[in-house]
Amino acid sequence: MGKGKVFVVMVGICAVVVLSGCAWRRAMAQRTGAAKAAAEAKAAKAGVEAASVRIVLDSSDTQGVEKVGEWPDGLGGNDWGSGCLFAFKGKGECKFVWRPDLPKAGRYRVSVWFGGDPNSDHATDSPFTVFNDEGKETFKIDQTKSSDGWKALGVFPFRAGKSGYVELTNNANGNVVADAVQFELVK
Ligand SMILES: [Ca+2]
Repeated sequence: MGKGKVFVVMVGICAVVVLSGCAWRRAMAQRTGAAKAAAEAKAAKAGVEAASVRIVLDSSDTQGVEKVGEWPDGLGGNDWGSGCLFAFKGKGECKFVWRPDLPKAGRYRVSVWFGGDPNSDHATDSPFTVFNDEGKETFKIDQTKSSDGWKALGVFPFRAGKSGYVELTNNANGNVVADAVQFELVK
């Protein structure tokens, strides 16, 4: 074999190696792309599932709510579900608790819903306390007008199960209204 032929053969071998290398990389890229797309689809599905965790507990529910003291029936006008309950202004002897059974740990947006104040006797500082995985936080809510839909208190970390809850007491400057509380998983 002459030098020229050896050179041609060598070039040919190199070309085959380079071309097959390209094909291999292309195949790997396609495989990686497919894996990435599958991972993204899975994440998107998980996101949809996560977003679908939404629990609403209402004053008329028989499970997930707890009452201490007197909570007569009230009517705000645009209550969630059927009517609402209220407690007369006091010193905290009346308590209402919304305690969800959360399917998974995570950060949940907590929102409250209540109707209007037809008798003009509601508190401007109804204390709603969110007991969450990092402690508790109290929000003094003006109930002299409707929440006008879901009024968000914030996003809080919760464990799965029933350890987290929202509590309203009648330690306020007027009557306090217990209607509905919503827990939405945000991530
Ligand atoms: Ca209600």
